Amino acid sequence: MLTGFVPWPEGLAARYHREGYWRGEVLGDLLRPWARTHPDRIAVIARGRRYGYAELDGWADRLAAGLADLGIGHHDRVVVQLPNSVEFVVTCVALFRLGALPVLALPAHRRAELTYLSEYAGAVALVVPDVVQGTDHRLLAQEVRERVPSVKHILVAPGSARTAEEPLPPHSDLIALADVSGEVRELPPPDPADPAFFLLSGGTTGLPKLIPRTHDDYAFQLRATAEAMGFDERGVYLAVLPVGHNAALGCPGVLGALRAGGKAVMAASPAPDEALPLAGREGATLTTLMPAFLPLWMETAELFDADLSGLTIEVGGARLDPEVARQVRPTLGATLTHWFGMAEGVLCFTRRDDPPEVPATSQGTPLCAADELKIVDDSDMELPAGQVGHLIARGPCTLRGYYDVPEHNATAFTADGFLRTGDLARFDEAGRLVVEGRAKSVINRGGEKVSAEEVESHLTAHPAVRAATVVPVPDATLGEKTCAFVVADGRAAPSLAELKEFLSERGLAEFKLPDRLETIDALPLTGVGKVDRRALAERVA
Ligand code: OOB
Repeated sequence: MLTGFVPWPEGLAARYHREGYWRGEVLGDLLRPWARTHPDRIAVIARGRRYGYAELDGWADRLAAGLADLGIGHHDRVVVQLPNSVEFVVTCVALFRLGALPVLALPAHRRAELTYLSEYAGAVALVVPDVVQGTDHRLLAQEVRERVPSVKHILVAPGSARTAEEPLPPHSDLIALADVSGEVRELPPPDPADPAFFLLSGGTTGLPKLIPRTHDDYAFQLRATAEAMGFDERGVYLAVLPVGHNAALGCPGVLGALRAGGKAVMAASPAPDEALPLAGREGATLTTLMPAFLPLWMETAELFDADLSGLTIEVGGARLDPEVARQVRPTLGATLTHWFGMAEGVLCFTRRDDPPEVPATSQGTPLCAADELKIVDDSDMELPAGQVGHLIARGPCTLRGYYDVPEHNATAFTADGFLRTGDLARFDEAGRLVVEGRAKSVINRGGEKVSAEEVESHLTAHPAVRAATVVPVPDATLGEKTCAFVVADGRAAPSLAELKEFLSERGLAEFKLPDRLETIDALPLTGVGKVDRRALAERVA
């Protein structure tokens, strides 16, 4: 078993097997059964090209062999930062087959995040696109490799702007992913109880952590979410959110669509002019969206004349406005389901046949009967039904420990292994989850999670900043934006523009740059001497 991975205790693991949640399935087998029985059936549609099951299955085998020839193997970590593309799918499946572990980065990540992830994971390789929307990921990857000695290989896939002007830089030791191909051979299958890949946590405190997802637990998630959404081989999943995020990857998402023998359609973004025509053209039956995009889809749907009556939209990741939720069916004709999810695994959602008021007012019920969700007070005592408190969770696809951080894990979980979600919630009379707020220092910027402490540590690196605290400010479109409170160090405080540039130069992703700046003489403290984040948030709200 991978060192640094925290397995489920034996008793619970045995129960999850006995009750049929875990079935010993490995993710490298994703394409296999359909490649055998329906070789020509379309599996992935990306950039106007259609790829069949057998084609992708063979490609993944050759890629796995080629990666093995490069020395990449069992338990090796590989940072994968690819846009929604066929290469994402094939790379992941090839790594699964090798028992190597994709570490899924988001497209928005820049040098700071990629370096952090590579270092934390001890990554041996990066797989990146060439150029996406003007960002040259090959250069970013090279900067990361200079800083992280474990990184040996940089593999480059086509980005969004694959043109004749984007060849690999000459004499570079970058490797074109398309050239990685080896003689297909039998590979020893990984242990289904072992991690298959890592997702990045949205964070509760401090820097975001790596979340190991095992073959057993993720295969269960793919199967159970597909079943709950009625997604089978006739299903067409439209990926509009980044596929490196749990919501679009595996609820059932792209991987669940392929497991079920359906189609995965890759969109570059949730922008209506991209997503809506594609949804109509390909007959999408399921997609996943962050709430911030719903109003935009509703305002523009008519323009694109797409028939979305067969589409189910899973909305989650941030607070969903009940009024917006109620308008989904009347304006889009689509079915809404409301999801509370975490990369850590816990999932609650409303079902497709729930009356429309249910997704407007709750996040539904857990994925399965073995999920244990509780609302507790500050001392972990369970609260009576209806009361708002801390949501904690345990279950067959909820992790038992972040990767290789025992000290953090000691406080991130209760003594009996429940994950502290950092969310404040209650259960309504029907037993459905209602998320009411957050106790963690994370700003939810339209579904993109910004760890306050991460940004603060970069801000205080500025010579003119003595102390900094980042808090959410309400925003009509994104739900929340970020506001940095800064205590200047003697001289004049830097401006917002200066600070943003400073953070960009430090390689921080753009969505983490503060939207607003407040200069303050001293940060307010709570009774125990911690910075009073709530007081600051109330000040700007
Ligand atoms: C999804 O996963 P993450 O890991 O990016 O973020 C998890 C956090 C939760 O702890 C909660 O604070 C927030 O996002 N959240 C919601 C929510 N769903 C998630 N807050 C309010 N209302 C909701 N419906 O965001 C994610 C993963 C899988 C499926 C869907 C979302």
